Amino acid sequence: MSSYALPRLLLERLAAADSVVVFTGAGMSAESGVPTFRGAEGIWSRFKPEELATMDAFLRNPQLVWEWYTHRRAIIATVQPNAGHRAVVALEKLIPRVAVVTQNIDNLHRRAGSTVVHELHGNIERNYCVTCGTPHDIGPGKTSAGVPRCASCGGLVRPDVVWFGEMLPDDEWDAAVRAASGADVCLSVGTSGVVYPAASIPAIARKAGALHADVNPEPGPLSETADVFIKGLAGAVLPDLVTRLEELRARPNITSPEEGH
Ligand code: BV8
Ligand code: ZN
Repeated sequence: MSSYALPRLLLERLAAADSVVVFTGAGMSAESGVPTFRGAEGIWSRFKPEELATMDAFLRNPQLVWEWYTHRRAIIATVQPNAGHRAVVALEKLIPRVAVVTQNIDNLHRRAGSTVVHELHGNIERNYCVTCGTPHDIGPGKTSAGVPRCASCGGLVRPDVVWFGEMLPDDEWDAAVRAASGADVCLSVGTSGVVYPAASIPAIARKAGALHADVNPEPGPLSETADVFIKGLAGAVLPDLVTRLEELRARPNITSPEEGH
């Protein structure tokens, strides 16, 4: 028996929804084996964000920062999307418009099959020259020991991710704000909600009239302001949500979800 309940309000709003935005963080990929940032075993526990995920850190010690991304790229290359990612894909068959807005750079939503994914903080599988901007493909799983140099100008090559103090990609941010502003329901999943401007997505959705439900095994800033808080793991809660929605779709005259069982 699951330790969380799926509130009727959320099920009914999802069942009636035309548009849903799913806002995700590192917790979404935790069950795939990708370490989170602020979890106990999290990678930040050994390094401070400003030490590694900043342009200053990269220019100060490019080898250290490159090795860190190579380490993370190697982990991501060995893992698979989990049941939570797959449930988000399944939502697309139940709700006309589903947009994923993710802080994750691990590409797992796309690998799971989500069709609309807005990557606010970039993607670890892409790289570019800091001097001339030329993209450098270092295919998944392929690593480069030293910091690769740009083939055209010899400049340093960096991962195509957003570092602290850097602006988010305009096109992805604008698309994320549009999706949030047009959503009937915003599901925030596996995020501590401390990094901005990404963490403002649920508030943007709520302001536009969406119901906000936060899914996390630990309460946090987002669960405090959410309409609904579901204390559970993404890989358990999201498949359950899909199952209940499918039941509601199959037998719409069910008045209360409990009747479903
Ligand atoms: C910017 C890519 C304009 C790189 C990342 C306003 C107020 C305060 C500070 C600021 C502000 N505005 C801007 C700032 C500064 C800064 C910021 O927000 N600092 C924070 C630390 C206070 N923001 C920026 O610098 C942004 N740029 O603002 O530009 C500008 C320019 C100049 C000067 C000023 C402004 C850029 C930020 C982007 C940084 N890049 N990632 C990389 O990955 O290497 S951020 C990175 O950390 C992630 O992408 C993510 O965003 C964040 C980590 O958070 P989460 O993903 O939520 O992960 P976390 O581990 O924290 O939490 C996991 C959660 O999952 C937990 O709650 C846990 O309980 C839960 N969980 C665990 N297991 C499960 C689970 N949940 C469900 N299921 C499970 N199984
Ligand atoms: Zn170059």
